[in-house]
Amino acid sequence: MDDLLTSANRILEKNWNGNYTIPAKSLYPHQWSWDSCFTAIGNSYVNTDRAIKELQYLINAQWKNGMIPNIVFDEKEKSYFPSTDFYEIKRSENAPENISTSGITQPPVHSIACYYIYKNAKDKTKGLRFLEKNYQNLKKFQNYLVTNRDPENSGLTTILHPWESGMDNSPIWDEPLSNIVIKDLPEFKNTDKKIVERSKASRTDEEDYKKLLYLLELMKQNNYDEKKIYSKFPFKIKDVLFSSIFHVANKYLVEIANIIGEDTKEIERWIAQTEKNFYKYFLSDEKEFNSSEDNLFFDYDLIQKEWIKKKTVASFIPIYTGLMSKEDVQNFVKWIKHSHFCTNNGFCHVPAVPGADTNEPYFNKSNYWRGPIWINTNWMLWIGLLKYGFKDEAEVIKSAVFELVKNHGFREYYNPTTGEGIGGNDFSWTAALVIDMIKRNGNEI
Ligand code: 9WN
Repeated sequence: MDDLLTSANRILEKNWNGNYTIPAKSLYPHQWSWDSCFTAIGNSYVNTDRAIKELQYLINAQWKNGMIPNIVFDEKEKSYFPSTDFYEIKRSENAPENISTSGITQPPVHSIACYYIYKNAKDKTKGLRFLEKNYQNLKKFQNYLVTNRDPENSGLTTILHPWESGMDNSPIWDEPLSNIVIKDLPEFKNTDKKIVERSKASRTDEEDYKKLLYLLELMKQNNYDEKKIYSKFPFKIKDVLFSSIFHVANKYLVEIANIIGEDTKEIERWIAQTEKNFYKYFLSDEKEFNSSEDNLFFDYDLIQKEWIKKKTVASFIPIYTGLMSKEDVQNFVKWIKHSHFCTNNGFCHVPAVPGADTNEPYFNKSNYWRGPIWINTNWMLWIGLLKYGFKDEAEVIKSAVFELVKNHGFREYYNPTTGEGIGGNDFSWTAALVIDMIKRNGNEI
């Protein structure tokens, strides 16, 4: 275990650039929002100052309407596309002054990370000061999600772009993207190394990629005016993974408010709203839920007005929220273990949950979010299982993650059939979440 810890720390050290931790050298040279949160969770055990600096840098890039962007750009770095020039955020009256960011968001892991920083800090005064300084910003971000991203008042979050989900090319987006017709897309030169690599494997990628850029283009044309965008945007999805994290973030925000003596009524209302609607919105057939593994939690497409019935790891993330009954979680555990989700059928190299159901035609063992094992999703499942008292099952996932990093490196993601590491090398959130898995301190709420 000491070896793993030493290697994980070395990676966080290597990827630290003085202000934040880049996700991985060369592929991702900027600050990514949920990556930094996961990284700060790992650093909270070993380097409070660094964890604080990382999150502070990110929160300083918050937009005036509360949005925390998915990327804060390092202007010196030109290799990543789409770059800061593409986003043209100055079109928005909400963009921060003198900070280059993207114009979209990512799952709100921030309150969770801030709580860990406080909880694991040896110097509690420092932790407390950090919470006091940032509480209103955290609340403003979550309030932005409640208002701009949920005019339906459902308690669930609408994403306006696949990149906002954090799961870029998940099969969940195939249908919604196929319905988009590009009207006008200025010429661009695609320098994204990952896409170029992936298009060798699948011919559809380049077309979808254009649609991803087209969605950003539409946001720009509307000067990032969220009301205008929301009323006519061609991609609007209530997302299970995002909404699950949002719910957990609200619970952590209540904890933070209690620690610093702030009123929690408004956040309690957000929590109640999510609890009221989560099953209603995300289950296509509430009555049949749990009767078969075809009835999982599915994203809801607000444009097509239908569920997107793609079986991916995101369908299980509600285990992390704590809003499921123990009985429902028990059934999920059954499917994770016995179904095509690997842990018992011998198809997979290790019993960690892959990105998609291995029996579905869209499953692809080496393509990014279409099949490989990712450590952050397994980390959420691990915590969820611990919350519900499924200690043995949680242990199985943890051991699988340790096996992957020990034998295949701290990679961005892994081929579930062979364990082979793929994507970025020395990937920060893989290292950070392994630190949490080793040092965990009862942080689950
Ligand atoms: C687009 C940095 C990010 C992660 C995402 C992952 C990938 C970006 C990309 O890398 O997304 O935001 O260039 O593909 O999908 O989860 O935050 O690690």
